[in-house]
Amino acid sequence: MTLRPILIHPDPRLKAKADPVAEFDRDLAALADDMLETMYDAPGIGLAAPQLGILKRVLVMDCVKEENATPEPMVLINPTVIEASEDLNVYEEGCLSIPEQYAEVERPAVVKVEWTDLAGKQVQQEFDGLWATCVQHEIDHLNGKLFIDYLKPLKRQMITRKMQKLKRELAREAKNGRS
Ligand code: K1U
Ligand code: ZN
Repeated sequence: MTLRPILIHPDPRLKAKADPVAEFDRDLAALADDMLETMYDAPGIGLAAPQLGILKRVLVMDCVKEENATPEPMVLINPTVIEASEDLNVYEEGCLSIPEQYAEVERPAVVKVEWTDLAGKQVQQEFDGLWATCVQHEIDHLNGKLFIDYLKPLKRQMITRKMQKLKRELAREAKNGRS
């Protein structure tokens, strides 16, 4: 398993639509392992392959937040929302590609999602609560959409400028040999 660097917004790879996965092989399983390790290390509750610069329709998530609870890692390949409730839910979202920025986003409270698992089997499951918010946030990543795209342009612009500044600082630190 390998920890992989997470792209920071703005980056064209975070705005691109990812391609469907066609081959369910060992490379795909290794990618899923790396994604879970990277997500837990961040730490985060979800991660989509485009956040690692890989334009494939793969996401991982584990929304169990309690410290001593049993982890529930999930790997979803080629996921699609097949039903969404009219009932909406507001959650203050964050994003590992937009560090330390949070904003309220309104989404369907319950969604039914269909995907393929690592063995190539079709699966359907209903999600609610934080799991529903997270799976929609991650599927958005596969379509090149970020949670800030739901915000008013001025707020989105403010966050984007902060991220540009952060990336400049990180690049300067890397050049000067600091971690
Ligand atoms: O996709 C991502 O960037 C990961 C993101 C997922 C997400 C968070 C909140 C609402 C919807 C989707 C994160 O995991 S941000 C970090 C985070 O939420 C968290 C980190 C540690 C403990 C608990 C939560
Ligand atoms: Zn995100």
